[in-house]
Amino acid sequence: MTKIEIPPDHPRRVSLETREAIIDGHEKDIVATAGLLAHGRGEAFDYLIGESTPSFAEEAMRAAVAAMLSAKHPVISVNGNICSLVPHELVELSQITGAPLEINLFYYRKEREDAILKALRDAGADEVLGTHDRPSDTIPELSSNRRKVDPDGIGAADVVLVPLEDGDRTEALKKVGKFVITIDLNPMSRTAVHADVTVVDNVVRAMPRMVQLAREMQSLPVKDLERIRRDFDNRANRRSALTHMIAHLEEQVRLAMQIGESS
Ligand code: PTJ
Repeated sequence: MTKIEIPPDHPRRVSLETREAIIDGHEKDIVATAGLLAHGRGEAFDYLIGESTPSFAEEAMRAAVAAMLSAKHPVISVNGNICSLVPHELVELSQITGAPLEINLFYYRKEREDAILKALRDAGADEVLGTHDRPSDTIPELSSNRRKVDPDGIGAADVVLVPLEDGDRTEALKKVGKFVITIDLNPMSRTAVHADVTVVDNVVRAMPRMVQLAREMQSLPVKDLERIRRDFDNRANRRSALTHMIAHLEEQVRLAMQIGESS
């Protein structure tokens, strides 16, 4: 197993540890090889938001949690990346919101399904949907592996959390009438554009925060949760994400000019 010693005071410790979790997940068959590339793309966008959770992401998380808590049948879709990065938070969020976990893979291999199932069980999950021994339905709009859905999970869901999702699937879920929540560092991805709630943040920060929010908000009356969900404007929120990235880059330009002047 790849394991490097990361000094506690290393300035990029969190980022390197997250990378190690993805590499470890790949070695255990949890993460697809393409998942390594997807992670690298995420890292680049994380730089652009300043590697911390901005206020617009916090607002989107509140709307996401409100939608899950007020849903009739919420479901959390699990792929290799999210499972390797935040297995415990997946289980906790599932338990608090009553949203079952459904394994749904783009690069399906039976070994991967088994490895993800084991990781979720080790993290405390009881029931996991979407496994090969369960019945399956299809989303007609999709041709990829992800068109398979569990009839008791995404098939019956009104609200689906699809962290780190590919664009085709999000569009297809929208076409069949689902309310889609995503966590995606790229505010320009097709998933980010088409989702109803897009949390532009790193899943390693967003998922623990969403668990915390779910704990705090679970006792709110349904009408308050529905209002939070209704008042959220995803288009405006994505615009804030893009504006934030531009401002961050402008600040970097300013700093680079200062370094230029003093050298
Ligand atoms: O496990 P599988 O087989 O279902 O495959 C999963 C991947 C992620 C490989 C698959 O869904 C895929 O190819 O996804 P994409 O199209 O590369 O999209 C992934 C999106 O997630 C991109 O927009 C990335 O910027 C974003 N992303 C990557 N890492 C993170 C992230 N967003 C939030 N947090 C991250 N840590």
